[in-house]
Parts: sequence; C-alpha cells; structure tokens
Amino acid sequence: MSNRTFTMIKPDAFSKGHSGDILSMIERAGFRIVAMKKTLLSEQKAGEFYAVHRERPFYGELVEFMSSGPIVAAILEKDNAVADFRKLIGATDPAKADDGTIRKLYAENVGKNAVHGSDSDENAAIEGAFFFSGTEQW
Ligand code: FUP
Repeated sequence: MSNRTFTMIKPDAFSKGHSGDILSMIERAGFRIVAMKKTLLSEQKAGEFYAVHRERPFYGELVEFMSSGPIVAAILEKDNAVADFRKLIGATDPAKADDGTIRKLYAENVGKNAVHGSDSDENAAIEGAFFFSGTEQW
C-alpha cells in the first residue's frame, strides 16, 4: 500500500475556474499536498507524459488537449493514496462516474475529464518525478 499519488487538474477544469473547488475536495478527503505547481505542458512534454497511450486512437487528441492550457500538477499523500484518490475522482468517463466524485461534478467527457490520478504506486512515483525534483517535495 502506497501513501503517495500524483494528480493534475486538467486544462478544462482549470480554465473554468474549478481548481479551488477541486483542491478543496482533495484536502477535505484527507490528502496532504506534498508538492504543487501551475504549469503549461508543451505538446512534446504532454506526449512524453502519456507515451504509454501512444498507440491508442485518442492519443493525438489527448496530447493536444493536455497542452491546450495551464494545468495544476500535485503530489498527494494519504494512506492508500492511489486507490483512495481514484475513488475520489471517479470513472474515466464522467457519465459512468459515481455521484459526488470530482469527475461527475466537473468533467465534460471521457477526454476532457477534469483530473488525472495515477493508476499504480509505480506510476505515481514516475509521474511525480516527471514534474518535481526531490527538494520540491515536502
Ligand atoms: P484514467 O486512468 O482514468 O485517467 O484513464 P486512462 O488511463 O484509461 O486514460 C488516460 C486519459 O486518456 C484519460 F484521462 C483521457 C484519455 N482518454 C480518452 O481521451 N479517451 C478514451 O477513450 C480513454 C481515455
């Protein structure tokens, strides 16, 4: 069981001004913010982050969307962080997400789905290190 996960507030949610509400939900759910920044991904960086999906039909659209505007990236800490955070954000497709989840409340569709959450302890560590050096994590 890990105690860290990685998240991004995606360009759709950021541009609509939902960052504060989403961060509030995250903190109220018991996650501690270990590292956080607002940034803009270049197409190249977005492509690298989602390289695991490069053979999928939606890859081009995903990279274009994720580099279309600012995001907030953060490392979060809590017991059972990866699984508990995925519960808090809900299913990838907001139409299938449970009531009260971040994606149900704020996502537009399966592509523009408001937030990212790591899917494993291993990916949480890789994704956190993609954005933050060791000295930025407290
Ligand atoms: P999740 O782990 O819930 O973020 O979902 P995936 O790892 O399956 O997908 C990563 C991202 O690819 C999603 F956040 C959005 C995008 N995606 C699509 O655009 N279309 C799809 O059908 C599936 C995923």
